[in-house]
Amino acid sequence: MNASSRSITIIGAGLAGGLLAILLSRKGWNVTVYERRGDPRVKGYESGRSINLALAERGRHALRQADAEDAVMARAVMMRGRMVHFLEGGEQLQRYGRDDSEVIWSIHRADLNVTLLNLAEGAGAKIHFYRRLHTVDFPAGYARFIDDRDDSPHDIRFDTLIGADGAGSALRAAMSRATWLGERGEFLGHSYKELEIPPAPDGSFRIEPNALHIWPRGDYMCIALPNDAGTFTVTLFLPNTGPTSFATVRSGDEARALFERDFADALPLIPNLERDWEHHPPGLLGTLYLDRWHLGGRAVLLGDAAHAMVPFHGQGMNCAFEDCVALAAQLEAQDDLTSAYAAFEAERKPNAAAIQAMALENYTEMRDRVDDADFLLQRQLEQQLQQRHPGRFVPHYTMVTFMRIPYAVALERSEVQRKLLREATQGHTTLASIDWITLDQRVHDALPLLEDAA
Ligand code: FAD
Ligand code: E0Q
Repeated sequence: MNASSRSITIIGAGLAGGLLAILLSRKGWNVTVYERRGDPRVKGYESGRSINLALAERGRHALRQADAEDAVMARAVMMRGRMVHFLEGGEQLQRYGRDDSEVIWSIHRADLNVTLLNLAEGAGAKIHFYRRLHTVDFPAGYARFIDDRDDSPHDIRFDTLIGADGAGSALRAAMSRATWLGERGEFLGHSYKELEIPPAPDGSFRIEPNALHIWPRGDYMCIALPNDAGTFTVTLFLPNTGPTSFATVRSGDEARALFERDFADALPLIPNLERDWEHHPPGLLGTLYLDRWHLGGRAVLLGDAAHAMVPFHGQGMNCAFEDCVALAAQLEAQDDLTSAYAAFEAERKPNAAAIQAMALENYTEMRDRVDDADFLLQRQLEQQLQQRHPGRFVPHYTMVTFMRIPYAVALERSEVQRKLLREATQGHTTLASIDWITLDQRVHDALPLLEDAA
């Protein structure tokens, strides 16, 4: 593509929009970004709440491509594993990997966003805030934005639009009016509420900082991720209807009663439970599937705008960042925008579908299985098989979190492995009675060597 005409307009200066603006600006594109909200560096972010996210290898690798990794990692908190809090009391750390080289990182969403915006502007991108995409005339190349402070309209001319405007994407809605995208949304039927654990009086963490805490309770669960300031962000996931649900737990008092019954060790850590409950609206969860992600060379979607997923694998941002690297590469490799967008969609759509499916599965696993005897036995066996068959039997979590093999490959191998684990542990309560000769043979037959996985 001719360098002088390389102009791109990005909708949304969130996580994907920020990273993509850096990558494309550095490659000589003329990048303009429009963001609905105000500049987080000026007015303070949202309600000032600290919301955090788990960053894994895929996301780190993408940040590395943008020279953003060091700045982000400087304030990241290491999470070695899941700290499972049992209903009867007591807790257990389930390591995510083999050692501290296989861990994930809790990072602050607003800090990450600010880091990306600074780097994007430093690389030459122009970012306009208080510009909410409203309508698009694709054939003419005009887009209208609204400034929500005074409802004023602002029109621009564009060559091509990239939708990084999240799960409720306005660009997706505009594209749907112009063409058939095959859009299908599936609500999970569960929502979430965010609460906070403040630091101890001396500023230290009140519970183990280097873990993702999880309170599995069958049909629902609570999690907590550390922030570098000594706080934890707690997220309660609950069904929308049913005996214990957002339909029955409505007030702050009812929330306290739920915590007294089901999350007794967490309750004393959350002093502002009622206030948080009544001030933070519940967040909706769901999966969004599209048959098409682009409109010729005029527009393309990525990140949550293209494939919003439930958060239970902690991969939505990681996947969105992988999208950014893939799209930037296709824009370099292909001769025109239409081919670049088509190649990007072909490369990423099967992988997005795979992580969407794995994220849904992980909800059942997290809320209902991590405190089960047969789950723990299968985990032990998984670790044994990883040692016996390096590069061949690679645990599901490792393929998703610590490697960059395509999500679709991780899903396919995970399904084979899960069947092996289930069948080999059936009727056993320890690994002592496992028939290793037969099992080793089955592993060899079913799983080809995976490059770079030893
Ligand atoms: P967003 O980050 O949503 O950014 C979209 C941007 O577009 C925003 O700045 C928005 O203001 C702007 N915008 C919206 N509409 C318009 C418009 N009309 N015009 C202009 N701008 C607009 N992922 C992980 O990897 N790890 C985790 O641990 C994790 N935990 C999660 C926990 C929860 C409870 C949830 C809900 C999600 C979690 N995710 C996690 C997923 C992650 O938040 C998303 O996948 C990620 O934010 C997607 O990035 P994005 O840039 O596509 O969208
Ligand atoms: C991670 C890290 C919101 C959220 C984010 C996450 C994870 C979970 C459970 C949740 C998955 C896991 N997980 O522990 O298997 O690894 O990001 Cl609920």
